[in-house]
Amino acid sequence: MGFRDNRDFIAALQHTGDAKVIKKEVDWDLEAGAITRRVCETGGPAPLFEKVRDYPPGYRIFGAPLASYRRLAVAMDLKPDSSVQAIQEEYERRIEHPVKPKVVKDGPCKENVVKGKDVDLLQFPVPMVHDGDGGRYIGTWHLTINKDPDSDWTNWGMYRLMVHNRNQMAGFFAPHQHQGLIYFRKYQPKNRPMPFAVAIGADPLSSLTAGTAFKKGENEADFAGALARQPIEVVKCETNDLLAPAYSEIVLEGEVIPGTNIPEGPFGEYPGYRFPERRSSPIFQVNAVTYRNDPIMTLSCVGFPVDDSHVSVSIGAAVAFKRSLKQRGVPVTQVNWPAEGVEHLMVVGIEKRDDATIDLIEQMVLGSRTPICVTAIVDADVDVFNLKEVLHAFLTKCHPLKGVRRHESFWTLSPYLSHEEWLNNKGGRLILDCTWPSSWKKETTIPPRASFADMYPQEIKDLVLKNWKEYGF
Ligand SMILES: Cc1cc2nc3c(=O)[nH]c(=O)nc-3n(C[C@H](O)[C@H](O)[C@H](O)COP(=O)(O)O)c2cc1C
Ligand SMILES: [Mn+2]
Repeated sequence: MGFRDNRDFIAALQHTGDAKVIKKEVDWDLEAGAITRRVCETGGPAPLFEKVRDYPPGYRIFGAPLASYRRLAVAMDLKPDSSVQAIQEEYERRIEHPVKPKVVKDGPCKENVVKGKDVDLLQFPVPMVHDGDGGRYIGTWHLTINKDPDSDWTNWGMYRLMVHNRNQMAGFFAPHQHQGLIYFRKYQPKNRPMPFAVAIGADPLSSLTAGTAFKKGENEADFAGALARQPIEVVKCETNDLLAPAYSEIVLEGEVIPGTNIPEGPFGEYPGYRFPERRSSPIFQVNAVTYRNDPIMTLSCVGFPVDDSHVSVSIGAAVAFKRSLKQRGVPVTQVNWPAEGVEHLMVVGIEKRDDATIDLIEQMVLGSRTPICVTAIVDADVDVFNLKEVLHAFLTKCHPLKGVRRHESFWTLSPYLSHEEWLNNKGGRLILDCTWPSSWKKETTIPPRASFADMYPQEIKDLVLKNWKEYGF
């Protein structure tokens, strides 16, 4: 079963050596961010900062909650050293069976209730995450809840939130994301405020599904339940009808106000850079805050790999794309969206190959709303999870002219774009065909790989393996 709250998850991570309590006082202003950043870059345990400057005892920050595959495996109740492939396969099996959330009357997130004028977002140890960020970010690992007014669709998404003042926030408001889709189509044109709830420090799998692309109309809560193999308990907000995970550490309730405009960003971003642009956002007006006693803020310090967003995408987005490929009849074996690839690289393994298969994968990549920049398609005998093998396939099987397909595309946070391309949301996508030409035959034209696995008869391999120690290795 999944963890009902983040506290049990943190305790489990401490047990496996994947979280560490930091007793020394740290500053919310850059120090907690810098430590969390270094944890991401060194693969260290997730820090739980127990004492934060300017804040009372008990007000804590938990950094890099899912910034490693080990922590993700623990969140899914798998062995911490599970392989990426094993985590992905289990994830794929579980999301086949969505589990609706359970509405409860009360929950720990209601232990404290603050409304109206008393709301002060900086009551919590909101970190200044990276130097040069546009402000203190309260939403870096959280989930934002919005409802489609015309259907039963309740969307959970993870879209960053910057504190503007005591009771207002700015969000990164991409129109193609579901929050943007609902707001720009259903609320803004009618000049209606859009209710929202933000849950900070919910159980890890609820946060994971919020940060993962599901389809328009699909309720992420049902998939969080599927992954946890138990319903997520949700409780009604104080000032609107939205339902938030009852075991969240902090819930912010409010409305997005149309016709308003405040600056948002810059922020260190998932491709591993801080881009200079300030964006604009409508005001996220906070009308109420509810929170647990001794609340734990969560902090994802997005940037140079590997961070929580890279790990989340490499499971959720990879499985989603693999499922779509299967539905369209592509003979896909595995899909890897390696965390090291900052969400820009996808490797697709296929069983058999003709040109139509490559064309179909190409079309599907171009039609997707993912930030993917490079797609490498490899034969089934290449392990997509082994980047050494992928690189070898690219460097030996991808024809520099015929195997490379380049396309104009939209929406990428890519540092190589010119200022003009950036403003006009123009980017590019590259498809690398790293498979043998379809006319080549295994028996004749395809050269065998000169490797231990492929170049020797079985009896020699068995002999060598059996005597390996005896040789003196
Ligand atoms: C740590 C983290 C931070 C993210 N920050 C943002 C963000 O600021 N804005 C955004 O549009 N997407 C962000 N994403 C990606 C979205 O959460 C993701 O695309 C998700 O699918 C959005 O939900 P939706 O598909 O329901 O729109 C982030 C993901 C993670 C894991
Ligand atoms: Mn969604």
